[in-house]
Parts: sequence; C-alpha cells; structure tokens
Amino acid sequence: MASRLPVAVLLSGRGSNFEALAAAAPTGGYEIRGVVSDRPAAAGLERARERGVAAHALPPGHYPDRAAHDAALAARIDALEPGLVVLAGYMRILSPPFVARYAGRLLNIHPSLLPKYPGLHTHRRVLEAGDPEHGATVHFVTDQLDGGPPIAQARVPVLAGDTVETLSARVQGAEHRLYPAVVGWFAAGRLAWRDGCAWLDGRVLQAPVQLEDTDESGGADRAS
Ligand code: NHR
Ligand code: GAR
Repeated sequence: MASRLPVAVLLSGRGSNFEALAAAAPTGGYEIRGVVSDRPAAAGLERARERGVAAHALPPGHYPDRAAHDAALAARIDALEPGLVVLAGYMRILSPPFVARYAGRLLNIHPSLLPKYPGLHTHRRVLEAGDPEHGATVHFVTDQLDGGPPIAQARVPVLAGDTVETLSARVQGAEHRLYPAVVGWFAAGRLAWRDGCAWLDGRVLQAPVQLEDTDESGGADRAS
C-alpha cells in the first residue's frame, strides 16, 4: 500500500474534530503525526496523548509577539514533516509568513456556511439572523481570514428552540463527517490548491462540494 499522508493538527480546544480525524485515519489514507496547541489546557492535547499521538503546547505568552510565536509553531510542525496541516478549532489568526510556508497544504474547518459569517461567534449570529440553516465549511487557509478557497460544506437545519449549545452540537456532528472526508481526498491526491483555487479531481471547484448526510451515524457520507 502507498504510504500514509502525515498530518499535523493545530487546535485550541476540546479536540472533537481531532478525534473524528484520528478515528477515520486508518481508512482515510493519512496518519496524524502530532498535535500542537496554543493552549496548554486544551482538552485536545490530552485526547491526542491518549491515542499515542505526540502533543505539544506553545503558549503565546512565552514569545515576544505573534510573529515569534508563529515561527516557533512552524518549527514544531516542521519537525513532524507533515504533508498537510489542519486547523481543528485553532483560535489564533496565523501571520502571513506562516500561511505562506504551508500554502496549499493548510486547511481550516469553520463553523458556518462561508462566505456567510466569517470570524467568531457564528452560532449566535445565525440564531440572531433567524437563518433556516447553518453548517460548516472546510477551506484552504490564506491571509484572508476565513476567505480562502472553500472546498466542501455540510449543512444542518436550524430548529425551533435552538440555542447556541444545541445548534453548535448539531454543526459539530456535521463537522465530524465533513473534515475526515476532505482530508481523505487530500491524502488520495484528489484535492489540490493551484492558482488560488481549490481543485478536486482535476477540476476547479466553482462552489464547495456539499456533503450529504446519508447516514446519521457517519461512515456512509458521500459527496454530491
Ligand atoms: N489564519 C489565517 N491567516 N487565515 C485563516 O483563514 C485562519 C487563520 C487562523 C485561524 C480559524 C478561524 C475560524 O475558523 C482560522 C482561520 C480565530 C479568529 C480570531 O479572531 C478568527 C477566525 C478563526 C480563528 N482569533 C483571535 C486572534 O486575535 C483570538 C480569539 C480568541 O483567542 O478567542 O487571533 O473561525
Ligand atoms: C469547531 O466547531 C470548529 O469549527 C470551530 O471550533 C470548534 C472546535 O471544536 N472553529 C472555530 O471556531 C475557529 N475559529 P473541537 O475542539 O471540539 O474540534
């Protein structure tokens, strides 16, 4: 079998997306080489260690500025020799040299149907706007915050009586199906970033692929 794509994960929080990615790795053609966090207390670090994945914290306060922190982050990531770097709930904006270093092999999952609601507090903003649906988008990271070429989306309904908690839980369920699918495409060589666009199977993506829920338990998702 061809060798597995080495992946580095950056996270700041719970790490449920890390968990979903790690669970799907054996069938996805990739392998999570390490997890790096800006927050020593991130639960995702402990989840990684429980799975035997190397986990490191680099608190920004230990560095004079964002550039120095990002440089340390890059050194730590480079030591993992990843073919792909994924942001999985990483909550700090990355500086242009960091983004340039990993251009075309840096993905983010954002909790909204981009281009709607870039930035923070997306669930609250969706509820305040009264939108009938919400979801998550995986995109290539560029210097434009949440503005890099979108690759794929998963949609969920907004239900009567939803709160930030119930809605974010529904979106996260969708994220856990979406992110492993997209990382699997990249590992299979189907997904690329060229000329500022996302390409899937040799074609420019004019719009993000919509991941359909064929199976609430996961597993049986397919791209439309
Ligand atoms: N970096 C770049 N260059 N481009 C993107 O598209 C990025 C990125 C870093 C992270 C994730 C993103 C999201 O999916 C992401 C995308 C953090 C902030 C933010 O404002 C915004 C968007 C995202 C992540 N962070 C504050 C900061 O000053 C700190 C907020 C906090 O610590 O709570 O970095 O939503
Ligand atoms: C995810 O919902 C992800 O979309 C979001 O943080 C959550 C992380 O959950 N990302 C952002 O808000 C980026 N600003 P997790 O730690 O359980 O994977």
